[in-house]
Amino acid sequence: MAVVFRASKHDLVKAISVNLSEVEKRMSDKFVAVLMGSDSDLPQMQPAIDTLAKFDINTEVKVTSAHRTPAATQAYVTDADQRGCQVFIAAAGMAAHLAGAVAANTTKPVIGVPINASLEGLDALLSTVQMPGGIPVATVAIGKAGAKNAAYLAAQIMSTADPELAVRVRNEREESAQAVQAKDAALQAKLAGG
Ligand code: RP5
Repeated sequence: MAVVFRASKHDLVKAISVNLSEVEKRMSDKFVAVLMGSDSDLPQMQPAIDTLAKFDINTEVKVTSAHRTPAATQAYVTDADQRGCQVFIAAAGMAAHLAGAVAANTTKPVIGVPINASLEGLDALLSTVQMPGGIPVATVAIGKAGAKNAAYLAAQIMSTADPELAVRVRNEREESAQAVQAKDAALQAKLAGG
């Protein structure tokens, strides 16, 4: 039996505007998820959180483990993906499977940060970087340097669809270059004086 829905023009306009404002809300709800396997990873991950804040990027930070809370990890990734997460940053040490487990549950970009929890982080680096074909994890350096670059990379990825963020990313790169030039100028002045 065919079911026919009838709506007035007023109802249709109202429905469309509700949907549009929902779309706008979802667009402004874009965020980066920073996941870590343990709270013991936080000191090495703080530069990622700080750098995302510097770029004024909405961020969710969560402790969730590929091994200790696998179902909760999968549930969070699925939910975050649907809520507007644009990039996942996943950090773990030792047998570091968190980034891979995240990547298995989303097609959004996943950046892996190997944490130095044992073997100077080389175990986590190899675990994170050696993903099978088709399920990529963009793996950055071990520890704090990697955490910082994970945030820069997330900002650069998001900036491809966000012109205002692209300006902030370019400005920050320029400020960074100027800081290096200022350091060199200070060094040259010291060498000339000494
Ligand atoms: C990994 O095991 C975590 O990401 C952490 O780097 C490491 C040790 O975790 P804790 O024993 O400190 O909780 O899964």
